[in-house]
Amino acid sequence: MSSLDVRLACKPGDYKSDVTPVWCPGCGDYHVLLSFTRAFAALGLPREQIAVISGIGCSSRIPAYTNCYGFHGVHGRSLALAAGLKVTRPDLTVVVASGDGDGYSIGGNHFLHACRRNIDMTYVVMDNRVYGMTKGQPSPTTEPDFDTALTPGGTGLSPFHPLVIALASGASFVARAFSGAPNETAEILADAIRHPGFSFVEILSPCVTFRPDEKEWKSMVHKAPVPETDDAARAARRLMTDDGFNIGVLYRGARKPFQPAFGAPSIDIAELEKEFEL
Ligand SMILES: Cc1ncc(C[n+]2csc(CCOP(=O)(O)OP(=O)(O)O)c2C)c(N)n1
Ligand code: SF4
Repeated sequence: MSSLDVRLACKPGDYKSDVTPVWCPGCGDYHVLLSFTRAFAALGLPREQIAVISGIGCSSRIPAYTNCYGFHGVHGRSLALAAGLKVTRPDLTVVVASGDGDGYSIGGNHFLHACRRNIDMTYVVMDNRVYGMTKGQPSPTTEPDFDTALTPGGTGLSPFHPLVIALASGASFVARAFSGAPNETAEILADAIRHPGFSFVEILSPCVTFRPDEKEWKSMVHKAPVPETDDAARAARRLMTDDGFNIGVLYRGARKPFQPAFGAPSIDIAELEKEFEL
């Protein structure tokens, strides 16, 4: 079978498990799941060659809804898990799924260093600017005037900008997508997966339960007015005027991915074990 035949033979449904999602009706994450499966099918990836790794949160449930290899890990630690997997199994396509709480709060430090290391994997953060799973606490991307019973009068804190952080920390592919546009999102995801190096895709994915205002995102998102660039300085300047709703690939660089060489172990494991014997 040629690679084209393989691609034509793959359908998004081939990558779905028979587990029924428990997301709230209308949650943006349904469409993100659809975009994942469309991207895998478009690339013609064998499902046993894909590993979907996540932390904890509504968004992090995604691995169970695909029939690829998956790991629903520990809150904020998906990137550490995924990095370990990718360097030991470079043949796998590793896709990491996270939320803005999981990825930017407790997992924030891992985010910086994953961008810096530039291991060849794709990091998808479903950003709904709230902790959905734990019922509506603010996250690092929540607006300062998010006024709820939990945050009376708002947090007063400036949100951080994930794309700025990713670019400044060395991610070699940076993009933003919107869950409500699953075809475009699938194209961006396929591009990110193809990219050799750490690719970061922020997907605006509304939490209709704790942020019903985000239903308005549909009318706020727009295609980025300028094409992607391979110039990090230019990408950084563009981010200075970003309104948070530009959709598309912002930056695609060419930095060499990090992949340590593995040969014969330089230590004798039996000798090492002896040192720790009680
Ligand atoms: C170590 C640890 N701290 C806190 C929690 C509780 N917790 C579970 S999910 C979550 C936040 C989820 O928010 P986000 O990552 O934005 O995902 P969403 O549910 O919005 O998709 C928190 C704080 C946990 N499971 N483990
Ligand atoms: S709480 Fe929010 S993020 Fe979680 S499933 Fe419901 S709508 Fe989606």
